[in-house]
Amino acid sequence: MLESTMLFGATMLVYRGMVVLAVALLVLSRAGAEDICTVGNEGLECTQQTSKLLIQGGTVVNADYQQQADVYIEDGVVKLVAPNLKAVGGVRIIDATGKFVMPGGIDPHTHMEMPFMGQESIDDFFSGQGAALAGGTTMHIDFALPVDGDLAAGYQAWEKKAEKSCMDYGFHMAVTKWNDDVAKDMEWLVKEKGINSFKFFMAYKGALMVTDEELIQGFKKCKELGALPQVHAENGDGVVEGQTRMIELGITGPEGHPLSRPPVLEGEATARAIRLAKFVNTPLYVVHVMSIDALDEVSRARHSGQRVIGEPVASGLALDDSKLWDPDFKIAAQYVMSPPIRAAGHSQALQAALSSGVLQLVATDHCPFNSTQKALGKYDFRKIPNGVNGVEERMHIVWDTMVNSGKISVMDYVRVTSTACAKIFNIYPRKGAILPGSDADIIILNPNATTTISSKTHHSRIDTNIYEGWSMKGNIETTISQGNVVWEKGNLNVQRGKGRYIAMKPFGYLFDGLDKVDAAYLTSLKAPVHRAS
Ligand code: URQ
Ligand code: ZN
Ligand code: ZN
Repeated sequence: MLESTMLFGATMLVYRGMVVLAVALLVLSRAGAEDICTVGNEGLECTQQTSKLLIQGGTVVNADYQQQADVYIEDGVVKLVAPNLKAVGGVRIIDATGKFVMPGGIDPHTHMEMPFMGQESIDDFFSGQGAALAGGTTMHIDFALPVDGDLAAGYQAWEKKAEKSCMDYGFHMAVTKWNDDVAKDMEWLVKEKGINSFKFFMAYKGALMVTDEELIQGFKKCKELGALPQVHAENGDGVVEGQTRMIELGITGPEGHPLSRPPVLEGEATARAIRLAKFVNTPLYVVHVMSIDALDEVSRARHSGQRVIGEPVASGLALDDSKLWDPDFKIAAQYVMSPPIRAAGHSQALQAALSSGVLQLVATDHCPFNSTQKALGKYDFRKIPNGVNGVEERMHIVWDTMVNSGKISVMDYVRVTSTACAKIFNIYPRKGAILPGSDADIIILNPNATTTISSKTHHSRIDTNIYEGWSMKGNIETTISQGNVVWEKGNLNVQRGKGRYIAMKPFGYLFDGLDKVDAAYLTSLKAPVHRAS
């Protein structure tokens, strides 16, 4: 009897001790750190109260203005941007002295878990986004594909894939054929599902390619809905001819890929798409501009006042095609993407166009296939799944290629890696800026630290990396997504399902005034001529 009373007494003592401890922690948290700890079934449980962060001492850089200032964040939103902000209780301080505090990168062109050429791209939404966050990108816009041409089914399939997201994301939708159902689904996607851009492939014959008739109908529907048409601009019929020519010449290795689809086929399709967009009077977005031939068409159109957006990708901006001739198939096949990475000279022209504003933003076209998947084309380059990595490397590659080289300013860096994309897809200033009210998607870049890229340390699932061994000055030490520190000191701290779908409204700035041009066009017709019957 005595023992049991003593035992009960002892247990009560321990229990009381634990309650006291919990309360002490509660007080502390109110005073110091932001975790709230309670005594649960599993013992001590810590949950985050509000995420209050104060980034102090850095240079805050937006696309149009930079200043020495502190940034106060609460509940995932930027509250204050001003010098000499002081912290009160429960706020975590991040020291950014000597560093750049910038909006997180937005990658407008990715392909997570995409079925393509009999394979599926190796990163899913969780692994691909984790890689993005480790590289300073805090939002991406992925290309959803229709299922058997059915856009609604395609949307639902991508919605499912994205459930595992750990960062914010949006969708573009591809259109691979034309009929009334496609037109209806486009309307539904724009009006109900927050999609404000559609991609048309002018290549990949027999798989994704559309005809000019389908392109024109698609452009007209996009214009009506205030959605931005995007094109993969290569002449798909020319590519088939080019591939046959290489095979007949006995060229079956990865080098056959760029040789089969030369810049002239990219230039022709870019010119055609731009002229058809002019004919319909719709703005146009040309994805992955990889060559001078395509660049010249974008440049000519913009100089004529046409609303054409040109999107280079990190691989085209920073690399040339020499590795495609590497005698080691595994190395060469990594670089197979379409349009191909071009010969030396093209990347320099793309860099110059980016710094002069002829090209507006930088994407990745992240579509990774590992070496096992790539090996399916060992004896016929036409079977090598097209696509490269880049979502984790883009921010560093652009920093090194464009800022370290002095080609663009840090403000321009923010514009081409984040702000321009947010404005084009109508999500600015929620995204793409560090302003009161903006989402707290922020990176801290230390210009004096170094970064070395390697498949041994990267976070993507791919076993190779087209930037292997690239070492540079400048390192994104901290990534904040939705107000949470998700990357710091080389540690990734992400949560499955934390990512939010970002709906994008139609009729962004590229559509302002189109109706006036249409009205002027109708007036210019001076028709029909009324003749006496
Ligand atoms: O064409 C694209 O954008 C997709 C299919 C990714 N692959 C590629 O080689 N660019
Ligand atoms: Zn493409
Ligand atoms: Zn792509």
